[in-house]
Amino acid sequence: DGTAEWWRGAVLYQVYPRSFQDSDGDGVGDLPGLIDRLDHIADLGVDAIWVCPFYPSPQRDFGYDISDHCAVDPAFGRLEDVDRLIAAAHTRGLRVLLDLVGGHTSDRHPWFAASRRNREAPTGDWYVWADPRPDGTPPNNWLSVFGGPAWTWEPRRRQYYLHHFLSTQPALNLHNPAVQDALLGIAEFWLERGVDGFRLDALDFFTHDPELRDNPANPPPDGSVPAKLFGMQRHDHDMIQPGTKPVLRRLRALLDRYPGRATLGEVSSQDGAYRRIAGYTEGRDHLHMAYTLRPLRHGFDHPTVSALLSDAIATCERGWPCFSFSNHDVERAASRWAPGGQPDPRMTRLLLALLLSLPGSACLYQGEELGLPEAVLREADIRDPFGLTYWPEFKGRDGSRTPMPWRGDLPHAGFTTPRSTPWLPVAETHYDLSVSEQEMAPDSTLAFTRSLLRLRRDEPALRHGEAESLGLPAPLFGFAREAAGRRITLLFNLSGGAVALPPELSEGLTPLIGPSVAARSLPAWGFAVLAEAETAVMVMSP
Ligand code: TEU
Repeated sequence: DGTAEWWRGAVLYQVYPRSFQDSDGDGVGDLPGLIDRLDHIADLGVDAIWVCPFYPSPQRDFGYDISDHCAVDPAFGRLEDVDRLIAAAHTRGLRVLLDLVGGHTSDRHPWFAASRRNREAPTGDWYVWADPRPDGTPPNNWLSVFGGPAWTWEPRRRQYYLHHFLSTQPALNLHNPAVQDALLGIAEFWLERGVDGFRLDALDFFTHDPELRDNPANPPPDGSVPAKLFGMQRHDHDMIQPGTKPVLRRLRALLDRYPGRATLGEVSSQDGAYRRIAGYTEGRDHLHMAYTLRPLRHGFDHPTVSALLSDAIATCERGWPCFSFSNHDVERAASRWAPGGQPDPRMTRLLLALLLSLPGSACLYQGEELGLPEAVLREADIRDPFGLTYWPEFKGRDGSRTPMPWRGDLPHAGFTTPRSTPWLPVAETHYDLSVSEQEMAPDSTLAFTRSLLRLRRDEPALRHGEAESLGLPAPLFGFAREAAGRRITLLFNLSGGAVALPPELSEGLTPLIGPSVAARSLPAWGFAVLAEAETAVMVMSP
């Protein structure tokens, strides 16, 4: 809808363009290919797309290492293709958010090339440089998300520079107003081209403790205790470094000059409770929405999943969370949450129903509408050797980045031309789940996703309604959404076995999805979406 607050209750579809659709046969997805596939996205009934980076980059971190924030890498197309994408999306009622990678650049960026050569260069203080300790070691014990120290030595300056990620991703010094100006200039460049907002990459790493104090969470380098890989900063605050707040305020002031624009903050390193997000999404001087990695990390076997969800619901009393169960950095939820890693279509649908009925906004990752499981790749196919050392058992990122399967009957599932070699292979298990296969099946996950999004659009309570946790005993999880006097009750069985429904659930509820409470129980991974009898208007099968 055209309202300025379209993002409240919106569903954003995350496109990883490298793996969405290749139009020129080089095996890498591109912007013209994305434009050709916009109808698939619009037909889902989502409100916006968040497009991952397509800017010039050496591709060491697959586009999150940027050497020019205001251009398009030739592998993805040209600047005019962005204009075409924005126009084609708007024609279909889709808003467009771009990835704003504000915390670091590629080491090939001209700013860094000059900065590393000469302290007196105009960009000499645009990155985080620090002298070595007397013994020549790095200034403190911060570590990189990709493992190893967060500092790399630059002999020409005889100093270390900070990088929270790869050493080819030097951290920008956003304490420096000139760098803030440059970041705002990037945002303004894209706003002027008509984008509707930004997903702020790794927002919790935008700034750093200017005193470079050791992180108390990281033990002495004798390795006696495994260091917290990403706890490289002193998190004296709840979630975002204090130095980032002025940057957010300036960015918000810029966006407020473009009515209807929105920001989505990625706050991953904090396993923080959702309540903390509220502090950054309630005021006018911060983000519109934010998500954390928390639900992206766990599965139903996690003892606190119900607490996590109740916590998330509580957030909406003050702030505006955005939920995301899958993305390009973590194992696809259909596998991550599956018991023993064997995807169960019933559980996959429960996840979609949960994602699209929780309060706040939601991100749907490309392929999630198809119920895609994590791809299993041969060693030879691994392209992201760094993986992300989020947590010990993490298996790396390629498995969630394989190309979208469009056609089950074509080589590479129609992602690229038969004779080309896709940058990652299409997963064998994805051909039978391709869009073409599911278009032909009325009871497919694709059809179910579309019907869920239609229900969300037709039920204001599911989009904007107040949320209240029902405090049901695990493995049941239930909450209610209410708006304009209409109350929707949602019940989820977060387990692989049938579970009885508590008797206090009134009989006066009519199912919109799934069994009626008269069934007195929910099957394995079962769920029900119910309305008061007199107001129920639609019944759908799960
Ligand atoms: O990811 C952010 C990120 O990896 C960290 O916040 C990490 O999730 C956390 O420390 C562990 O819980 C973004 C992009 O999504 C990712 O693809 C990039 O590699 C990264 O930033 C660097 O730009």
